Amino acid sequence: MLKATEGRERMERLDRADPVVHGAVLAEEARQKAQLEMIASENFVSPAVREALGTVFTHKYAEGLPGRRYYGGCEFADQVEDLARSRATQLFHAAHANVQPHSGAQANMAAYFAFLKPGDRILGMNLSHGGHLTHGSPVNFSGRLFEVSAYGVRGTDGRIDYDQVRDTALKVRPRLIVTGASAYPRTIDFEKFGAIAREVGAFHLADLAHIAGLVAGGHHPSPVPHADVVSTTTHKTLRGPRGGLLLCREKHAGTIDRMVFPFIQGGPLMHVIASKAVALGEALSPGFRDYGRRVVENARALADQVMARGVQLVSGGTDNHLILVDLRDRALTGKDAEQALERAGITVNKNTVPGERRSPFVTSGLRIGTPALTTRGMGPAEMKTIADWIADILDRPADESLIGRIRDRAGDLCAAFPLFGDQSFPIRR
Ligand code: DSN
Repeated sequence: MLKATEGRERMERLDRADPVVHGAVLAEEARQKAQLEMIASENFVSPAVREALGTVFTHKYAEGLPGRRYYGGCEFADQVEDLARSRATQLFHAAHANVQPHSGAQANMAAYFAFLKPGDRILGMNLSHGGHLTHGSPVNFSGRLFEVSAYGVRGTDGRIDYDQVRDTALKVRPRLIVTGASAYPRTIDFEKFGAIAREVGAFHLADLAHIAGLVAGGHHPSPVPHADVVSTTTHKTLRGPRGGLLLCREKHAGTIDRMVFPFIQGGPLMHVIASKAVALGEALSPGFRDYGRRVVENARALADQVMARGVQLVSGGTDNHLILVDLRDRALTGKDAEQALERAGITVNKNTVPGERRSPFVTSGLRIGTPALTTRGMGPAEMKTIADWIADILDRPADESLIGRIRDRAGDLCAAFPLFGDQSFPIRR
């Protein structure tokens, strides 16, 4: 187990070479340790995953794939990339994996170009209904390069309306349907989406980024049997380093690989790939399945208690790792709520809600997730306490004395569940 001070000891050379960067790293480390991290897309990686990131693999150029590189000296790069690829296929029961995408956005770009040319039509989830920038937003390459139609959630219950998806797909005949979300608290029926895609002759790209760790642990149905290609980030519920990953059927393997390199990327980040291999190895352990179960259990506990306190949630609850608070019944914006919670030591992000009328910089919602606090070892009892603090602050966002009291108690809670303490990373192989 990494001692709390160990990170600092290892950075003595950084301190001598660049005290400003060293100071910023230490301040960030202190911030992460002392605040309740509830941004749904963030997590803490194990010391082993982080050590792999800081290795000599950062020096290595390895353009190409294992066994077929454009550079010499790739024996050990091949070893870690092969390990990452085989662990990814084993974890997700997929035929083929490419572990080189630098990010989820690049994984999606490679997937689009495997099946589409500019001007082709895609059907993706509306960003303000919980979709993602790369699913066709006009401010993203996906919205600029492709003709986009969008589906959303029902106004009545905040859930994806599969009949509307099918009707829209039959009407617009997209060449590709993209599924997955970044702010959708409910189970996604990838099988239904797969059937709609087949019916209209569209390719199906499933973006698993938020829920990859839940799928890996068996806590959310997998899209792998129902999609032509699956993309994900590796740093959210999957609890690996920041990066991307693609999975596909064998018949698409060559195309997907060529779209990642040489079409959209150059040299792979071998230190990140080494770290992805470690994280995927951790995700294959029985402890990780248990971690996913606790993430979901914690989100439910959080949802139940905030709702008991009169806080409105989009869809009235959660099936996964996040809740989406709807603030439209209050005289409070997402921006102001985020800031009040941050002053109390609770880090979340403002988020648009379905039917949003405010700008994305202001919003009428909050997205709150449990992956990071579950990694610290917190459980339903702590979620209930935190839910009460959140409800108190949403009721009285300008009460600085309340905020100060909660900040002190949040600090105590963090100290009781230290990052890299005994409760975190219970995974041993
Ligand atoms: N920005 C990520 C999120 O917070 O969900 C998605 O890319």
